[in-house]
Amino acid sequence: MMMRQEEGSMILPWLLLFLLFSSFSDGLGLLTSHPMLDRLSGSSSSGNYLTQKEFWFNQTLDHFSPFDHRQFQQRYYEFLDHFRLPDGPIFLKICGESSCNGITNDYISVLAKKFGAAVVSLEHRYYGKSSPFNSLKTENLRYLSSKQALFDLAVFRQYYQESLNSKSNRENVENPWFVFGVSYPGALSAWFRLKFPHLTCGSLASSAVVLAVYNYTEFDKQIGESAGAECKAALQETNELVEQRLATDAKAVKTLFGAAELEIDGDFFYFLADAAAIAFQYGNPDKLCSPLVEAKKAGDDLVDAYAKYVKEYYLGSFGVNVQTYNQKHLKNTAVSEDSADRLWWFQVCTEVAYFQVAPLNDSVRSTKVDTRYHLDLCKNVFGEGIYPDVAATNIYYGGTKIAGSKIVFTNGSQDPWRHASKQTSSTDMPSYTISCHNCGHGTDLRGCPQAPLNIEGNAEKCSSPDAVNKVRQQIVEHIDLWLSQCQDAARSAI
Ligand SMILES: *[C@@H]1O[C@H](CO)[C@@H](O)[C@H](O)[C@H]1NC(C)=O
Ligand SMILES: *[C@@H]1O[C@H](CO)[C@@H](O)[C@H](O)[C@H]1NC(C)=O
Ligand SMILES: *[C@@H]1O[C@H](CO)[C@@H](O)[C@H](O)[C@H]1NC(C)=O
Ligand SMILES: CC(=O)N[C@H]1CO[C@H](CO)[C@@H](O)[C@@H]1O
Repeated sequence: MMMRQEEGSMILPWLLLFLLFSSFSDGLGLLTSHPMLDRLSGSSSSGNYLTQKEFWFNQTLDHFSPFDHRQFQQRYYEFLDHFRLPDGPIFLKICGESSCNGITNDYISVLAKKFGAAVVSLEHRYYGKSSPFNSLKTENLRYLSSKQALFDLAVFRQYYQESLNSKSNRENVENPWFVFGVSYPGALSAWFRLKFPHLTCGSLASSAVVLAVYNYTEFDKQIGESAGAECKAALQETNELVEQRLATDAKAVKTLFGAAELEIDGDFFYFLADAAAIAFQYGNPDKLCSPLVEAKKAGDDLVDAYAKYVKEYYLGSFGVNVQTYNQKHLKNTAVSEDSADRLWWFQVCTEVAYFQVAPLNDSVRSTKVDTRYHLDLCKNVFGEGIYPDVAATNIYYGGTKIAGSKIVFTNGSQDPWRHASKQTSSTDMPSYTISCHNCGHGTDLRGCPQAPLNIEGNAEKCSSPDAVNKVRQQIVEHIDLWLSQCQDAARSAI
């Protein structure tokens, strides 16, 4: 039975979704409050995608219930230009906490060419056009979890393998599969290999946030480190000034930042903190630090300088919408292109937390962004009793002690998310940090800066392209080795 809840009323406002697409919002990933950004790949100009042709298949709504057999339609993409038919590898690129509008043309296309691989990509349940429900009220979000999403990937993987076999008139043949993901999808990529080792030869877990963290103070600390002493001091001074002005004329200072709609002060401070974080997370540190440090030296108004950066860069070219931070917006249960904000907060408020609270000492962000702020948000947006059980998540997956194998972990040196990633390297789970001035989130697949998109993940604009290329070489060697081990195993099984 196919249905979207509420007596099968399953029509989604597709047209509306299309109209709401902002030109900057295509691509992998999410918001900074989220591990990632939605606005990574620039406009939907065709070169940015390997394909945007949609396919659909019927997915089980609840993989863990023996009674509930409802299904929903899940969107996916396939790119076969480089595929060495019929036995080539299949790269499953995992989509995450945003609308998945196609397969972006990042470094994976270079890898696909090199290995003669097909690339397929499945939209994450609930996001984009893969919403099982036409209302996102809290009750309906009960099937939104990483565990269900992993099961989706497994079922999709089987479905796709079988349909490929039937197209090629063969049975029980297994192509070698490899999974890829950046950020939350990076964690899913590692967890997929952990939970379904028989379904993939290996995994690339780029900037993978595999450790659920309750008070994620390391995030802010990394911002301070990535900024360097001068810029960090300027950011801290700016924050103090904003706090002072907020006490006397809140309306004026919020308006100065184009954020008058943020009535809750915590929302406003969270927005200001994210605006700074984004510069380091996505490889554009100088866009933020140069004007601030200059303003400081010239004795100019730091708040004005920061407001200019926020409006021109964060809201302007980067394309963030202020309402993303507005709890009133987060409470909106309508399915739209902007639902990702509410959906990701639900995952944050139930599974992974990553509460980006200010550290007790020396914080860059306002101390008003504390644990209480996050818990209040969860309660206000989703209702009583919604808070993250981080311990349960880490028991389930193992956190940084993940007992997987054949997973490559990569981190960017400037990325505030790297402290939620795998800390140590082993033969079976090698890990690499790419170090350079603008190496942030997902540098291995995206190059520099990490937003907007660099076609084929071009790394020329990284302050050290060499650092990126060395890690890419390692990635290629691991993929090569693990794919061949998979093929050997397949041959000996025959
Ligand atoms: C999905 O389910 C619907 C309704 O049961 C059915 O009509 C459709 O053929 C199915 N699609 C696929 C690809 O199996
Ligand atoms: C998180 O921080 C809050 C406030 O400092 C503290 O009360 C709480 O115990 C911390 N929780 C964890 C799990 O560290
Ligand atoms: C607080 O941070 C400052 C600046 O980084 C440092 O010098 C000081 O030792 C820290 N104090 C504590 C108690 O950690
Ligand atoms: C894979 C890897 O090298 N991870 C690094 C991620 O960030 C942590 C915290 O800085 C490092 O300790 C890890 O080495």
